Amino acid sequence: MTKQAQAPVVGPVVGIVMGSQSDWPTMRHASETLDALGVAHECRIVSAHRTPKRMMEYAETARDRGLKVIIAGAGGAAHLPGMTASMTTLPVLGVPVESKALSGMDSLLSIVQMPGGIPVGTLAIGKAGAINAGLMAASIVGLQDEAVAAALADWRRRQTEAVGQEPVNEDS
Ligand code: RP5
Repeated sequence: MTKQAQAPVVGPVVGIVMGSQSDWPTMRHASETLDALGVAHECRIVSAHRTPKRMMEYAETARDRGLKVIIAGAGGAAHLPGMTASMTTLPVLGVPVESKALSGMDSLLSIVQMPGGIPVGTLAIGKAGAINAGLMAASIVGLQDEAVAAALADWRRRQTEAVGQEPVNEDS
């Protein structure tokens, strides 16, 4: 029997964590962006408040498991990104999820106002932030992975090409 060349098994290099199932409609955009760029990643529900031990274990083992970047999304009193960042020196990108009560301003301020010493790279509220977290994570991974850097450059090129010269009516 001839030996067939097998593609190397690549474990996740980006971890996407979120405080609740209710964050998934936002955070799935980070995952879909990484899918589009061919970046291996995992998605987990990890709550700073409801599952603090799971959060601790996730952050403390992340580097040894091969993760390069963590994207953490949470809403309201959004402690997950900051607490995760406090337990790892991997880059942590925070996505403020749009809350019902305060439209995500609470999430944004909870995530962005970190004390000096524990950084969280904070993105925009909601879907745009989740997409950009995916792109930024790919950009970080792309520093050492040429295939990911090329996929990101191609993604940008296609985005530019998709912008029309003149506006059109979309409702007719
Ligand atoms: C946060 O509380 C989660 O990140 C979520 O955005 C928010 C509300 O959670 P659920 O009550 O919908 O589970 O911890």
